[in-house]
Amino acid sequence: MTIISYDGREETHEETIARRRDLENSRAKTKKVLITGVTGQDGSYLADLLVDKGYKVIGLRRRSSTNNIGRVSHLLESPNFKLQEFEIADSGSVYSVVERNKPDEIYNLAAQSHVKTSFDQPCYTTQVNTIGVINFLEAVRRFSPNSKFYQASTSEMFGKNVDFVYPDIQPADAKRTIIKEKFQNEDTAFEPQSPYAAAKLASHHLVRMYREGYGLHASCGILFNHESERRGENFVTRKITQWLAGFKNWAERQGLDTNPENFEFNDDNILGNEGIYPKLRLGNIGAFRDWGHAEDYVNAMWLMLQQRDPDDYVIATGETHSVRDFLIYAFQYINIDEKNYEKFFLIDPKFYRPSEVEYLRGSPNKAEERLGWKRNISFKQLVQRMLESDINAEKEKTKLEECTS
Ligand code: NDP
Ligand code: GDR
Repeated sequence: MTIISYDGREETHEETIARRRDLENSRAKTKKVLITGVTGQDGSYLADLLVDKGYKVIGLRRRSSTNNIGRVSHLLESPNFKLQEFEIADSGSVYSVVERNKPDEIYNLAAQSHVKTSFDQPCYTTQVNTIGVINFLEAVRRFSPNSKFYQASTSEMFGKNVDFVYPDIQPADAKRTIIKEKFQNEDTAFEPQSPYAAAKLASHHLVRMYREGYGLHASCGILFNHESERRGENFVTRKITQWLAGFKNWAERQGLDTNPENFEFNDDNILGNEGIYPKLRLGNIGAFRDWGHAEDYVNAMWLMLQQRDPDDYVIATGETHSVRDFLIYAFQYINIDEKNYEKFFLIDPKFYRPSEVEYLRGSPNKAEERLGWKRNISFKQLVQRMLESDINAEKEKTKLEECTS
């Protein structure tokens, strides 16, 4: 098919797409962005994406007495990536990075991001997750009002609340039908269940207020859970994949495969030929989550800031799985079937939360329609990628130990 282009020339459909891509890339090349939380899971994937697009990326990290840049160390060679120190809860620090850099885009991903920790540290969590956001909104308003701003909102803000896809349908098996169709989208009312979620919700409203009141290009991504090979080790998915990789490696080092018949079990431990391996300890495995891969989700963040108008979007897969489902699938991957997997873990009330979010399943319709966003990595691929990565890391560890012993 031939198309008449904007300047009257004839071009094929492929040429139009290539021209638009080149234009987008050349614009991106001149752009400067700030990413807070760059040392975290999402920050590191977003930095990969934007460096790849030709942006000049300034990754903001907090001071630490230990090395916290492992997830971005591969980017340090790039002329388009540099790190600057800051502290999000310190307004002076935030004002100065914004005023000094006057970036085209700011992605605010820094947070105290662990829900359970927020019950033990509610003030600190609010300091970082709410006051930190006000610091940025004020900095943008005062010193760089043309900067586009992205805020990392969360599905935790929905808390206990769900909507129903077909609320009017009341067939004989209504209960089952409705339960299957519970979901959350941009119109679902918020009902946070943790200091983390309450702090994030305050920020969500603040971003909207600055957008409406001061005309800032400020958007919130209401992201549902997303995981990856770079996921923090105390979130449930990574805790499971790391434990499985460690257990598999422990078994193999004594010449055993993972067949349950090779082991004995007591309350707390798994007994092998040589020594014991502590069972995996978990909290509420009945909770349902809508899990995607972080690589897909950082692309949605970028798309939000490329829109003419700022807005809020749910980013999710539309599927939900329980923690138990995750466990079953992950155990199957190392050849432990559904009849046997329960021997390998125990429920430890230490990991329960004072109040829990039981069911999350997001509707990504708005993001798909308006941003053209689509996730590429399925739930099964996510679990496999995480397991493969942790299994390889265990092998590397063993090799290193063998070399140095
Ligand atoms: P991580 O916990 O992996 O990363 C958090 C980042 O914030 C780290 O770089 C951390 O630094 C930094 N940080 C924490 N406190 C401060 C501080 N006081 N000053 C400066 N930096 C600080 O989180 P994720 O990458 O998973 O999540 C990114 C964002 O998205 C967070 O805001 C999170 O709440 C939100 N979110 C995440 C979802 C998910 O499923 N992953 C879903 C929905 C929202 P350091 O490395 O030094 O600890
Ligand atoms: P979540 O993630 O709270 O959804 O927040 P997490 O992986 O911590 O918990 C998910 C569900 O698993 C249950 N669970 C356990 N959780 C942890 N961490 N450890 C356990 O041993 C355990 N056993 C069961 C939890 O109770 C919960 O129901 C994540 C974070 O990334 C937030 O920053 C983000 O906003 C939300 O996802 C969307």
